[in-house]
Amino acid sequence: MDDPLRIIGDGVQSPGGDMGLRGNALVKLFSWLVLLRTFDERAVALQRQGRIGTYPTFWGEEATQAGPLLALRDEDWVFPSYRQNAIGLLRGLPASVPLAYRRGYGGSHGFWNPRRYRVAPMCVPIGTHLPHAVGLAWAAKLRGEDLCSLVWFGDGATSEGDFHEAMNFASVFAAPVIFFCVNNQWAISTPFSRQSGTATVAEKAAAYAMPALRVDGFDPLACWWATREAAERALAGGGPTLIEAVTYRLGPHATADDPTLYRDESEAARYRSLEPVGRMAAYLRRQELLSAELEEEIRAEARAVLDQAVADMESIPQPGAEIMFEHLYAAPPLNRR
Ligand SMILES: Cc1ncc(C[n+]2csc(CCOP(=O)(O)OP(=O)(O)O)c2C)c(N)n1
Ligand SMILES: [Mg+2]
Repeated sequence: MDDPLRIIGDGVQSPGGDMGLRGNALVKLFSWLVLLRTFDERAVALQRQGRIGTYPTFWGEEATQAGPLLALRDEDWVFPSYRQNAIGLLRGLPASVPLAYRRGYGGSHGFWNPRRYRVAPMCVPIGTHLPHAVGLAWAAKLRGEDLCSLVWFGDGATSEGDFHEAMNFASVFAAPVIFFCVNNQWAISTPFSRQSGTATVAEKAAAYAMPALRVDGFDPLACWWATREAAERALAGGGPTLIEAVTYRLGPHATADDPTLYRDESEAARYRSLEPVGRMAAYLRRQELLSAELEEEIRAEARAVLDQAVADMESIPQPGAEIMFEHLYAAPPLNRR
């Protein structure tokens, strides 16, 4: 397997041109990275203060989320795992909604209408949303609708039957779906070497006669580029693609986890300088697209979004126990015979 594709190296674009993204689009990508980062940091702080429950942080994985989303069109569907818990923000979802979910609120406070944002409900059971993404893409193809779907999942999910079933079905029916594997090298305490017989995720695509791309998951441009390639192929009738974004889980699995119990944290420290927000900022500064003022403006805007979201979340009255039964029965249980 080749080394993962990297477009931004040490704040400099590698040879090969700009690959199609320039000017304002680059600044927009940076502002998305900052919004995700701001959400993630605020969520961790809120959890530590007891204001929300357990939270799966994605600090360092922002490139694997903002890059692919920018490569899609609004009509394309995305299927997040718990790790892409704030992805809806990039499609206009109020930040109070994913925060309220973490506070245990149901109904429209903690959930969104998937059709409105074309963002499927966040999936916590590992891998179960891969067949959903394939099904949606296949249905769109049968109906002659011009759209594709993208599903995010981790390295651990590749051990699930759902992954293999989804890959096979997508291949056989040439469904317009993008499998976006965020290989952060850990599934809670299980390292990738104990997860997979192959050295990479990308090479598994060969068993399904599917093209694969392997990119640096800390590089937002590489993640954007690979998704663009895959989406163009999918929309042209070329079927599915497997993308492996190679990264490293820089933080704990979630706020309830202590990685010092099972891994050498000096390894995480070695990857830390690759984190995408600083890397993208350095890249934009070199391109003279990001002044100190513009950067502060973007960061201040993200802080304001989160300030408002926290105020909104905390102004929602705490629901009662009856919320457990919402959407469970067509009629309240006591009225049933
Ligand atoms: C079907 C299923 N089995 C086990 C779990 C418990 N679990 C939660 S997260 C996780 C690790 C998943 O790792 P990976 O797919 O690499 O995603 P990451 O957490 O690294 O983003 C496991 C085993 C689960 N949520 N669902
Ligand atoms: Mg993982």
